[in-house]
Amino acid sequence: MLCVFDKVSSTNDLAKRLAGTGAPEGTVVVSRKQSMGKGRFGRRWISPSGGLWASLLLRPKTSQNIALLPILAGIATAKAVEEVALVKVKLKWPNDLLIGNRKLGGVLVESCYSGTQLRGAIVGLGINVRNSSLDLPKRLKTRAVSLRDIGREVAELDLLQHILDHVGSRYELFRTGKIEFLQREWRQLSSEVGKRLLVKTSGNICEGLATGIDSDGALLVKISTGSTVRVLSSDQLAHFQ
Ligand code: BT5
Repeated sequence: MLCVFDKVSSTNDLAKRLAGTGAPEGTVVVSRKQSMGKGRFGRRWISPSGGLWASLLLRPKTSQNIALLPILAGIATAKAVEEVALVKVKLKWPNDLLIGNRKLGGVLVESCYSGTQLRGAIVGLGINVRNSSLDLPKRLKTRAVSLRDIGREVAELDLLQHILDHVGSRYELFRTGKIEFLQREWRQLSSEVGKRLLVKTSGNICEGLATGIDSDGALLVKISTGSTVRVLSSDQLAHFQ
């Protein structure tokens, strides 16, 4: 089921409401604009017309490996963008899509539970497509990028179709626990793997080489003692190169 709107507060919030009324897995909500687009940790996602602002409802049977859904969605989106816009995209852990070092888009996955029972996962995707980064707030103008900014004319719904195809093929692997494939694909698209990073966790600072992600989606960083540190999305990262 595809639900297309002109303006909503947040496609994730609407998809969550639909999930609560029994909407089937695969339901997609798309809106031309969002008035209260959401990023992670309560941050705002600026959503003018011309971008792809969409949410996909999934209903995994269990919450096993659920933390890999944003990774799966990021890979699918990167592959789709590379296909339709013929441009190289990198994934910045945990959920940014980059062209060069500018942010093309992001992923926000929200899970719905009743008690301890997983009812659904909302996969929110925000990609700057035909909007211009010059129309974003001042602080984002030089940090964001759209496909139009780099001279690629792509239709949002065409891009969405490609993303959904890539999500579909990987979701089957995810559901059957075959997560190594996702971990491998992520390593190939990652902007961190092979780079030296400074990691600041609660109460600790260390330096090491990013090697991949684990089944919880944590970034793995090998430090000089030879051991591996798991970096969580609430930790801070800095790049050396
Ligand atoms: C994300 O959060 O990157 C996840 C964004 C997910 C947005 C989609 S749109 C459809 C669906 N419905 C929603 O309500 N949300 C999802 P985070 O990593 O927290 O990044 C947020 C930060 O990105 C902001 O604080 C800004 O610095 C920056 N930002 C905001 N809008 C942007 C834009 N249009 N392009 C590039 N950067 C942006």
